[in-house]
Amino acid sequence: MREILLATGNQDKAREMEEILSIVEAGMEAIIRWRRLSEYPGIAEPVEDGRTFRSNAELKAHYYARRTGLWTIADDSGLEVDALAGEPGVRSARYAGEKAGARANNLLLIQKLAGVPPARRSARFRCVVVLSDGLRCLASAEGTIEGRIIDEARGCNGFGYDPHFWYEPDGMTTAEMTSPRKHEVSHRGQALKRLREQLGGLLGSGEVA
Ligand code: ITT
Repeated sequence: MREILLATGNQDKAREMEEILSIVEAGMEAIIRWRRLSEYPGIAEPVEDGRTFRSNAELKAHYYARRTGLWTIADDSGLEVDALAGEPGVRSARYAGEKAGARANNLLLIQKLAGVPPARRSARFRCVVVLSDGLRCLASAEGTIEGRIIDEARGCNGFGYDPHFWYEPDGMTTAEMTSPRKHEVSHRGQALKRLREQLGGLLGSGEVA
C-alpha cells in the first residue's frame, strides 16, 4: 500500500483533486491510500515564489514530501488572461492581495477588463501537477482549458474565477457545470488524469520502492 499526500491548503482544490482521482481509480484502490494535508497539522505553508506554475508545483511537492516523508502530489494552477499579458497567472490566489478571497480577486479582474470587448477576453486556466518523493520529481503533468472572461458572475459550483470563466463548447461558465463535467474538460482534470497514468507505471514497474 502506497500512501500519497494531496498537498493543498485550498479546500476546494482538495475536493476537486479527490473527485478526479476517484474517477480514474480504475482498480488501484488496493495499492494507493490518499492522504490530505489536514491530517498533518502544524506544517507551515511554503513561500510560493516561483515564476512559473511548474516551479511552484515542484516547490510545494518537494516541501511537503520532505516534511511528511510521503510521496506528495502538489497542484499549482491559475488563470491567464491574454488582454492582461497573462495576469493574474501564478498570482491568481492572491491577485487582490495576500489575504484576498475569490470575491475581491474577481472584482479586480473585472475592473481591469473594463472596456475590453468580448472578442479580446480570451483566457485559460492552467494546471501543473507534480509528484515528489522529497528528493526527485517522480512524475509531472499539465492541463489547460480555454475560455473567455465575462463581466457577470454566473453559477455557484466550482470556486475561484469559475463564475467569470465562459466555456464556449458548453455555453456556460465552469461554475455552472456539474463537477463531473468540469473534471472532464478542466485543466486539473486533464493534468491529474495524465499524472495518474504515469503513477500506474511507477507503482507497477517496481522501479521505485
Ligand atoms: P495551494 O497552493 O495550497 O494548493 P492555492 O489556492 O494558493 O492553494 P495556487 O497557488 O495554485 O493554490 O492558486 C490557484 C488559484 O488559481 C486559486 O486560488 C484560484 O484563484 C485559481 N484557480 C485555479 N484553479 C481554478 C479553478 O479550477 N477554478 C477557478 N479558479 C481556479
